[in-house]
Amino acid sequence: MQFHVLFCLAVMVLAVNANRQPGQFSDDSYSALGNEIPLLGDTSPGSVWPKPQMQTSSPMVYEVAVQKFVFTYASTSHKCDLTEEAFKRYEMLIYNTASQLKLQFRPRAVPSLTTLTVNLLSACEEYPSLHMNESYSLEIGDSALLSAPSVWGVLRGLETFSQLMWQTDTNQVLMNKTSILDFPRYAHRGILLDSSRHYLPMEAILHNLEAMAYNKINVFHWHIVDDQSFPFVSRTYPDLSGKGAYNPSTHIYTPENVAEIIEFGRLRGIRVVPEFDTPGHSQSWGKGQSGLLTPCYSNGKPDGTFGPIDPTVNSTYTFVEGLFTEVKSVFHDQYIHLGGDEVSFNCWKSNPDITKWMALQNITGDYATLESVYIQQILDISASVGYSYIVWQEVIDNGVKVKNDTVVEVWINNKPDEELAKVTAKGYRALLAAPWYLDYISTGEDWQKYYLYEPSNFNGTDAQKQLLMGGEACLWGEYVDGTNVTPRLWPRASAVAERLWSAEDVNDVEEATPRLNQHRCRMIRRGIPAEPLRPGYCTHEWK
Ligand code: CP6
Repeated sequence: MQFHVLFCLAVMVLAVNANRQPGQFSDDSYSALGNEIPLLGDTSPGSVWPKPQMQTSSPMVYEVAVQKFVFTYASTSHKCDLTEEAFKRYEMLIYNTASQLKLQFRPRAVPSLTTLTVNLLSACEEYPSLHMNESYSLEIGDSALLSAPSVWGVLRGLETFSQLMWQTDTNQVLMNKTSILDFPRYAHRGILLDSSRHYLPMEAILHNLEAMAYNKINVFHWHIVDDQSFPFVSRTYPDLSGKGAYNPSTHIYTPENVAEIIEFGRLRGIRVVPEFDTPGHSQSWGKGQSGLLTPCYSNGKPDGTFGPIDPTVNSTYTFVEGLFTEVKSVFHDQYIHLGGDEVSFNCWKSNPDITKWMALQNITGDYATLESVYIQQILDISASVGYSYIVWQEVIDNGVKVKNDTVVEVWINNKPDEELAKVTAKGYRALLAAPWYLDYISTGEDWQKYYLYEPSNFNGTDAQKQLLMGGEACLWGEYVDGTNVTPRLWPRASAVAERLWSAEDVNDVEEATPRLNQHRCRMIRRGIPAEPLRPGYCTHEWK
């Protein structure tokens, strides 16, 4: 009977594919080409993105009772608010496939799954962190069991479970007999969004946090302010957004908005790491905080323009301490990103007060040292308010002495492997962003380029390789706002998600293509407008 059912499916799949152009595909059919039995895994429906570390599956299938499917706890399991909330979300997701796919309940001659039993092996944790344990194991057989040593593993396992479902051409939802053992390759798997060049509406940010969870991305690097605007509402310095936001009543993030984003991320095991980029990239700060930026001079007079933050006056550091103390109380993560990139020295060079101060310090003409005076104090302030920190690579390139526990993010796309070798040789932990600038667009399938960049491929000892904590896909906001942020990010960032989660040898574009296409169609089904990979269709199209 089992064989008969599968054989019919295989014939249908092949029949559907018979009149399709090569190179086109749909989520449920193309993927089974050349693979008659729709096995879970590599190229078949019900495959998982990012690919689990270990998975075995068999042609044996179970019907998922989508209309009444529930999660329960094993008798010995810990129970948390996080798991309760996750159960609700995934029950709804599974239930929704029923209405979307117009399923009719027709019992069929395969056993059915009505429950996933969850066994959380340790006490609840409240907030995700760099050191959280995201591993889990999943067994789909005559019963279904998910076990994980921490609540974060339960979240990742529920996502995997939800991806194992696939629908037949006769509108039934099946899951293959499967066993999975899974854990991430890198601990930091981030996405940078920029809410300064364009304001990103709350809804856009929340939708993308959802998509991040679907891709097991665990860090939202929030480049919240920059030259163009200051949407972060500070209660200590209300003029920062009052004068620096594009619109101080509509284009802002209040402490309540920030709390909502952090909570939304927390429930999905996503850290929210804010970036307050200084001393460059801070033009908007000057609007609400006079005396903070360096006045630039032309022909011996201030010309009305401003440069980087003025590192030579005490008021700068009092202000930063006040701001970061508040930031620490609003954002929950252990880390803050302090920027430090692209500092132009021209304005500092033009300003006679800066020149005088540098002479007194015996650093005449040495603007890199001036920058490092600033950065070192910013690092000290951050540490004193209880923060660990991340900086862009220039901070190290410019020879700034930083604390041993500084994390250096490599972004300049000129031999990033050599930069990683250099940074880790100095003993710093590193993050890689350079290969994954998603704001760069071109026609074609650029996800493959992101997918094939191997982060560990730099010269260094095993100890150096251990210092690479992961990476980030960056979507800078110059040409991105709420209208296009989601389709520009997905599924391109999914390529990065798999590179950072899955094993190093998971790097076969041919194998990944139909699986990624299915993942993209799944995101569409779940309400994420992810852009297409190439000509083809999804069974359930957008809207
Ligand atoms: N904004 C800030 C940016 C960039 C950086 N910092 C950036 C520079 C060059 C490219 C892409 C982005 N827009 N604050 C550099 C980290 Cl190609």
